[in-house]
Amino acid sequence: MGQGPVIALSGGVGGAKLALGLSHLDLGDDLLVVANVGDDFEHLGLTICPDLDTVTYTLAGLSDQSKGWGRADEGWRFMAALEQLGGQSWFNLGDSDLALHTLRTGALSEGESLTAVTQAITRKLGIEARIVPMSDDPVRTMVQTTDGPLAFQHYFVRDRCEPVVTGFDFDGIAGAQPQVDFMVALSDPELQAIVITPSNPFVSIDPILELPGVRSAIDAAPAPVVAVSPIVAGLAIKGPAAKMMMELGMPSTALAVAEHYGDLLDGFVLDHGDQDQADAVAALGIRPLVTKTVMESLDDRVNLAREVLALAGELGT
Ligand code: FO1
Repeated sequence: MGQGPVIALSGGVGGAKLALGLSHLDLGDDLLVVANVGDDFEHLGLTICPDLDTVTYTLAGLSDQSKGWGRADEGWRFMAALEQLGGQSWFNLGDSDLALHTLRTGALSEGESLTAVTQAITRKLGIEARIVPMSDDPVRTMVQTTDGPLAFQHYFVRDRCEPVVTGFDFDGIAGAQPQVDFMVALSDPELQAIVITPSNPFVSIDPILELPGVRSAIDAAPAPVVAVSPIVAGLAIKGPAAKMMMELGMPSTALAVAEHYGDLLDGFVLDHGDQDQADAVAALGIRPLVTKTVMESLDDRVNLAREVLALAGELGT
């Protein structure tokens, strides 16, 4: 295994699983997980940051593994009371999860940055890796659909990803600054790897890549870029990535994900089930690695993380 910092770009569930694997490789605070904030929204007066929180709960060992979001052993008395009072109940906030949203919203309203409040929370939870939002400025993903534009959580949770997608806008992105530790790490001469985790390319990773200056900083970074396919045998492990690809007129394949990232990539990790696409990935000038990408156990997460860094090591030499 190489030395030096590792940057992992992450959305929610799939990204958090690989980030957990990476956090078991003795990187300590040399692991920098950059979380998408395009899913964030203001709800019931609270600032909710689902991807940041999914990564935080996962690395703290607190996540609900069956749902993929929120905390394990959660209580739902707040939601029951909210419903009784006629409040909006389409987005589920667990009793313990609510503590994080309340703390964060209070800190933000006092002028603290999202980075600072996230750092305070992750330290308190004993997380060694650094988890940062992609930006301290608000960026909000709007899903363009045949029914009109929808704010991301309205599309995802309220409307259960049913509307047909035609494109995406990231409101606020042109004026958003990429998070400072992220940019510093990208120019670190010791940087070992930039890992694009198996999160949704369109709504989890693209908002990070489209921040002003990020693509050029990644291109100029001294480390290889390795992505793990979120699509296995034509299906997304979780979430609407495959459905979105079909609606956008793309094949829902691992190869199409590699093509989507294109020149940015040096390496691409596909599942055994997609072995037949490895040559086509290589023909794009991207080194393919075929392995088990479906992360069922902690061992799967750690093994995949190790293989991703080994591939980066080969590509970096
Ligand atoms: N996802 C759902 O499908 N339904 C919910 O009610 C829901 C609540 C929720 C609360 C806090 C949180 O951090 C995440 C939550 N998510 C919920 C997940 C969220 O919508 C994520 O944006 C997606 O998982 C995409 O990453």
